Amino acid sequence: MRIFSGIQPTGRKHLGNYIGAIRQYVEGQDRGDAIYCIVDLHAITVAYDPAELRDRLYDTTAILLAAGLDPQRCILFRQADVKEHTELAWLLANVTAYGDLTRMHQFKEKSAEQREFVSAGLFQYPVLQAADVLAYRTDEVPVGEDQKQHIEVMRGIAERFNARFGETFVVPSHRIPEVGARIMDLQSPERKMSTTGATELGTVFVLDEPDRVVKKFKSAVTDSGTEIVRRPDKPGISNLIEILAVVRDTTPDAVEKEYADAGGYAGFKEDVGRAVADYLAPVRERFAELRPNEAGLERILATGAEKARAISSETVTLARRRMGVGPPDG
Ligand code: AQP
Repeated sequence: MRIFSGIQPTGRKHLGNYIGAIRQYVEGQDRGDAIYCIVDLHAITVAYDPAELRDRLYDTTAILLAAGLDPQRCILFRQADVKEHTELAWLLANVTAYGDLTRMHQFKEKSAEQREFVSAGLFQYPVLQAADVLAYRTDEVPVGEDQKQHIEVMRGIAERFNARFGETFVVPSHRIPEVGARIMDLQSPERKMSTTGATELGTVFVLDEPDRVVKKFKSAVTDSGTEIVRRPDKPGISNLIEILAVVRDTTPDAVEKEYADAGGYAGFKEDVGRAVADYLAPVRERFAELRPNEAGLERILATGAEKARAISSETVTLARRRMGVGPPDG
C-alpha cells in the first residue's frame, strides 16, 4: 500500500498538526510504502517572507524526524525539488471543475484572511495537492478532518482523468484518525487549533517548553459545570478528553470513567497539560539535536527528492502521453 501526505512549512507546528497528521505519518511507516512531502509551494499561496520560509522548512523537517520519521523507512522530501508536481498540477487543472474550487472551505477562509491580495495560487491549491498525491499513485492519505473536502476533490479529478484519458491514476482515500481528527483551540474550543488566526495561549506548539504547555492547558476555556464528559455543549472539555486519550494511548471512554468523580476541572486540566508536556518533551529534545545541522537536513531532503522523482516522473510521463501533449515518446 502506498501512503502519501504533505505538510506545510508555515508557522510553528502545533498539537493539532501533530495529533491529526504527524502521529499518523510515523505509524504509516509500519503499514506501507510511505512518502511525505514538505509543501513549500503550497506555503507561497499566502503572504510570506522568503527567508522565514526556509527557516520554517528546516524546522518542519527536524520536527518530522524528531517525531520518528526515518529516512530509511520512508521518503521525505521538499515539494519544490520535484518539478513533476507543478507540471502535473497544470495537466490536472484541465480536468478540474472551476465550480468545485469555488466551493472549497479553505479557500473561502484563507482568502478572507488575506488583507491586500488573494492569489490565483491559493485558488488552485487543491489542484497542486491533487498532483502531489496522484503523482505517486497513492492509496491512502493520512490527514486531519479539515482536509476531507480537498481529498474529495482530488478523487473527482482522478476519476475524471481516468474516464476521459484512460486508467492512469489511483483514486486515493483519506485516513482520518478516529480520535483527534480535529483538535480545537484551547481558548476558543468552537474553532480548530490552527497556525493562522489563532491565539498564542489557545495553541500548543510542538516546541513549547513543558511549563508553557501546562500553563496553556490550565488556562483552557471550559464551561461552568463540573462533569468531565464529551457533549456538544461542552466543546472545551470534550477537546481535552480527546487530547488526553491520544497522548495516553487510551480511549475517550476510559478517560471519562477515570475522571467520573473528579468533581471539577482544575486537576483534570493540569493532568492533561502534564501528559501533553511529557508526550512532546522527547520530540522537543530530539529537535534541538537535529535542527542545527542544516546541511544534514538538506542531504536527507535531496536523497528523498531523488527517490520521489523516480516514481513521479513515470506517472507524469504517462499522463502527458495520455493527454497527447509533448512528443509522442516524451
Ligand atoms: N486542529 C487540527 N486538528 C487535527 N489535525 C489538524 N491539521 C491541521 N490542524 C489540525 C492537520 O495537519 C496537517 C498539516 O496541515 P498543514 O500542512 O496544512 O499545516 P497548517 O497550515 O499548519 O495547518 P493549519 O494549522 O490548519 O494552518 P492554517 O491555519 O494555515 O489552516 C493536515 O493533515 C491537517 O489536516
